[in-house]
Amino acid sequence: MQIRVAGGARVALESAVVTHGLPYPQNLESARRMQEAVRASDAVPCIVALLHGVPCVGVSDAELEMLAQYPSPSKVALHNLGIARAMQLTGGTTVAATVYLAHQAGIKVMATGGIGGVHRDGRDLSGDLPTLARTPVIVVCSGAKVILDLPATREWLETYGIPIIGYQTDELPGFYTAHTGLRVDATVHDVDALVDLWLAHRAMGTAMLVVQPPPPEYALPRTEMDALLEQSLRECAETGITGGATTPWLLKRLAELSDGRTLLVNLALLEANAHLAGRIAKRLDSTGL
Ligand code: PSU
Ligand code: MN
Repeated sequence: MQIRVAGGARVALESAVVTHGLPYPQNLESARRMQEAVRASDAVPCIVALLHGVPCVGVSDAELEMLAQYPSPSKVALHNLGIARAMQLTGGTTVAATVYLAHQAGIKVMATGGIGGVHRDGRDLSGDLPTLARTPVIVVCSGAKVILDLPATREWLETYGIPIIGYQTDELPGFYTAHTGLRVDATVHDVDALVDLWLAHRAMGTAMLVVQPPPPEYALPRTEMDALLEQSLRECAETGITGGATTPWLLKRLAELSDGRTLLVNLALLEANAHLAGRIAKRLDSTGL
């Protein structure tokens, strides 16, 4: 592992969203905006990625550009991190692999858009969840990927001891939309209160999820998002798309059906989450914690 940024108020950023979650060039723009947002909070961004078999905590802008356009990049989670290292592959790290590497590098805060979770068919569970259940880090996000079973994901987090803290919200956000009707475990209104909760929780050894809704000027109304989602899920089933192709297909279709607005929300919430993560990291660092 190469730790390119040794100390300070560091925030880990995942890179599977760059290689697999967003199209080029929005993926590159998004990663740059997230780094800027962390810096604007007076903290240090560390994009985590696998470059030619080397896990890197912090990548240069040239490396980021390469990653954003890499042909057939790997999606690196925990089950294939060792394999991808041995095979000297290049790819983006999921929340699971990012949190694992960040924790080894001593980083306590990471930011992303949405975590993986329980799939709608109930037969697949993201490796993000068990990793969060054994890694004491703060993960700032806007809920889980939109195509998942959100109530089941919420239950899983509760079962495995991962608290969901709403930052200025009492609802678990639904990624593109602010409202889901699902409760959070606690609501806080400022970063100091978040840090207090973290200090009380961290000995548990599990992650703490901090959620905030997408920025209101970009968020979709819940009814509209539900309708978009229903249509794209139906079309997906009709087209016969299955397995790993499902998520990219659905995200692309949602963007088409919304005239690109889902993409704009996605970029905006990633940036906002990076900014909040930066503030948390800065606060932790300046209190010497
Ligand atoms: N949420 C998104 N887009 C993404 C991801 C999450 O809106 O690209 C990525 C994250 O890297 C997350 C991963 O960790 O998908 C989860 O993938 P899986 O369900 O295969 O574990
Ligand atoms: Mn999976």
